[in-house]
Amino acid sequence: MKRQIRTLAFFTLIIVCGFSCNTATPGDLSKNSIIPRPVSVTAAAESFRLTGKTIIYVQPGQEDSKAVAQFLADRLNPATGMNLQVKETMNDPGRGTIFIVMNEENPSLGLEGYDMKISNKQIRILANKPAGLFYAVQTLLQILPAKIESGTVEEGPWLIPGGTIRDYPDYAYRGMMLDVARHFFNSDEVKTLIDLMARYKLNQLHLHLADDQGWRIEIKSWPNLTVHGGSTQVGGGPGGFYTQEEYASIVKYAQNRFIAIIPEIDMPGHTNAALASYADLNCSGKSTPLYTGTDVGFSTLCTSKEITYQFISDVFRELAGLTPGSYIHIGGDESHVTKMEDYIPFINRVQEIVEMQGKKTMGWDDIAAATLKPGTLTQHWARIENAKKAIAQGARLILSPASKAYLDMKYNSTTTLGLKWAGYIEVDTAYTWNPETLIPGVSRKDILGIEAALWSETVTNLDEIEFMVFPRLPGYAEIGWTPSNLRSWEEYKVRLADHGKRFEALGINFYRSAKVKW
Ligand code: TNX
Repeated sequence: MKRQIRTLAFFTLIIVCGFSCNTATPGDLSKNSIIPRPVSVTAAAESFRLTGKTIIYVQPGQEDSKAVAQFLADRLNPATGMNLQVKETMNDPGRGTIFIVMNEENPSLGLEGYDMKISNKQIRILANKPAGLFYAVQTLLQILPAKIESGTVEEGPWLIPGGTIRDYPDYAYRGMMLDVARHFFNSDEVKTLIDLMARYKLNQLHLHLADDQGWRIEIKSWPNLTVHGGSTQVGGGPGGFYTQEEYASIVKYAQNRFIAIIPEIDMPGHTNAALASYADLNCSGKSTPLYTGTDVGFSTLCTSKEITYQFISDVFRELAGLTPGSYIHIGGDESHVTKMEDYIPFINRVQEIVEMQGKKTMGWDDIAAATLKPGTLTQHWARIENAKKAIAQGARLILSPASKAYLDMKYNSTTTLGLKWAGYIEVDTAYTWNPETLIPGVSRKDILGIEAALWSETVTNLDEIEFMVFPRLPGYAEIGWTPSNLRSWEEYKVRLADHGKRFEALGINFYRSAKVKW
């Protein structure tokens, strides 16, 4: 009897597995833990086995495809111990290959979408643009076991469940902000963050480069901004700044991961670092002392002096030269000591200066008090009236509601890092909001996307950045990418739990929220 059962089990296994079964079960693609959740997934009862003989193919002459293919190989090689090769071919290379195809023939996939078909013979990736190929690669990495993220060789087999995925983002702008002014983070730390963002298909990194406590980007025509203005930070530590070369290397690193860097120079308030560095920028003609506290709203550029606008032109000219993307962020928030009759013409003029550099303006929602130029983007953080004023002028919004999307808010009352002025933001609170219904009167067409913001008054190093960012960031990424009808906390939290293993493999210092069964 026992023997009969065993024989039966053996034959059942053969029938169920067909020819694709290996020593490990291949899994079911429809039960994946991909974040952000793709638009559509269908599973097939087969799987692709990645081996040392697998070859990644792109079509001839497509340098962008080749770069994405090489990115994939570089990600697969360390944990698999393989040395995967990228080659070119015109025609379908057939069995045992990953075939990356880029053509413009898939209108529904847009600029960032992709299509992926996984069979036991081949993985075929299709997109209109390199960004779509790159996002397909991120998805592919997520359907491999978490140990693929290990930096040292792990045991296979490396099975990829079969089926198809068709995927594209809901919003064009999916961002994160990092405040490098209150505390400085060096270019390696920023690059680490960029790598993590790319895994979740985020495409904008907004760097808050100047505030009362520090000026962090070298401006060759105004060198004291960094020499003096960059020399400290909150708490009185040594601060720091990016040379233009370092900054350019961040921009390039991000670009290779399809992330645009948006530089912000906050003004007319939040400018003490500049006011301390150049006496001329003050109405009094005297420079201020450096500031290492955390108050806001006490500083202002002198809006009535012509040299202020010369200064802004010089800064934006140098910054525009370092910015391949479309936007320069002018801040504009909490200018409590600038009179409204000075603030409005100031913001109007600064938008013109940005335009003269061939860029578009982005600003915090406070700038809606001014006359917004066509194409100016406003970032909603606090006041609903400002969001409404902005859209009444035809401007589009980026949503960063402080009570939902501020990564510097504590998770709960026991979180030691962070602030709580906008409330506690647990992992479910961060996830369960819908851009389209957040602000009454603001609808889909008014919204370009969302951005989660990490202010750094209390955050001092990469470990602390990781703790505040993870695990909330994947949730924001999903809000930006996945249509709202496919999002639910109950279902999402199971996928997120699975990502805990990836965070561990990557050595990320993440908050183990009790709301998730890690
Ligand atoms: C408000 S949000 C600010 C920042 C602070 C942040 C702290 C915004 C436009 N201004 O200056 O760092 O709160 O959460």
